[in-house]
Amino acid sequence: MKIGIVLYPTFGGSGVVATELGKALANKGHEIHFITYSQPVRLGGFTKNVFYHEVSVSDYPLFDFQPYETELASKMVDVVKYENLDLIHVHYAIPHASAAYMAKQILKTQGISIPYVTTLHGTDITLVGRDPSFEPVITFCINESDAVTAVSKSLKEDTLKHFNVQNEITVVPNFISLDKKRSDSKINRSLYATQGEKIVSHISNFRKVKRVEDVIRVFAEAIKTVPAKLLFVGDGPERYSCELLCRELSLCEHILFLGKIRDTSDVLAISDAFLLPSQTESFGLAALEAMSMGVPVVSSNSGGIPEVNKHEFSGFLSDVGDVNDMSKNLIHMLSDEHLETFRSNALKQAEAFTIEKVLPMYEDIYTKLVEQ
Ligand code: GMT
Repeated sequence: MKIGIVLYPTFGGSGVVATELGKALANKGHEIHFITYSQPVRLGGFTKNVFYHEVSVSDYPLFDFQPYETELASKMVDVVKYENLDLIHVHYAIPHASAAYMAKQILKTQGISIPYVTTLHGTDITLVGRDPSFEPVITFCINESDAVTAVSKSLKEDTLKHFNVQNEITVVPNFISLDKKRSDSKINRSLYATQGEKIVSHISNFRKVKRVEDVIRVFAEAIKTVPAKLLFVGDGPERYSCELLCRELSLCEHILFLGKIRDTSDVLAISDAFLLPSQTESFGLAALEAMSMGVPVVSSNSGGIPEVNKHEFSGFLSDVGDVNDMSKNLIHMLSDEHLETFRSNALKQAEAFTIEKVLPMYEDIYTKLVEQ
């Protein structure tokens, strides 16, 4: 099949999932056309069957805000027509699903019929999407999609609760590949931790919803009992306040901010525990990526996280903001007596989400639409 994938090219989870999905589909022989405004961070170098179409955004002085959605719809029309695509798969509803709807209508006037699949990822529904100013457009373009998927049962329920959606929503969970092993890491743990110290990590885009300050508070409590270092990967609006908190708590020697890293598996490979105390999280891909490297997770129980991280098995779940419970769990998990069991359980739990299991779910959806 020839598939157009529309995505955010940034470090966010939806862009990572869309890029990895496209690469895996290309590997199976499908022809993949990524459409977005900049080269997706996980795309890497040349891959057979993969093409990238950049949406250039004009900076005409009349516009205070550039009409990205219009440029994207025009690019989709062009790529569908001249690359003979069979379908479009858009990741994240805003504005990708509405641009796909517009492209579909334009192509219809030219005698070309193209189905589009919308995958809901989380904040397009739970945060941004619930802004009343977006609601009519989101409801409309979800209902007009030829197929709709959500990355967790929790996200499907949230969508049905907050939007008047009649269209069927299929749950297709996010996935990982288990190719990378801890022993492949290009970094040595002695770079960050002394012998006897554990390594705890957190990876995110440092937005408020991630509650990154809770990561610091949980860690601050835990190191009173377990010697450890905390590695932060990523960057975003809350990073500065986190740096201030580290200084305030005199923890700068124990906490390292590594910034944005393209391949986070190197850091996960030297980690002993992963923290994800998010306010809301439709799935928690970062937690799954950690588990796939044998890193157990202490997380909140919000949204779709309990579908990924199993309490007292691959890690622990606590109520959002319950820093005391999280630190108690972290101490328990990091003890030499328990860590190995949690490690192997984390890996076992991740095996339920391999790309080999999830890819056919998307292929089934595509095949049905193309054969219609
Ligand atoms: O929240 C992020 O880090 C980015 C955001 C996105 O859309 O890029 O992530 C959402 O989609 C991910 C992939 O499906 C999910 O794993 C995340 O849980 C979800 N984030 C939230 O719901 C806050």
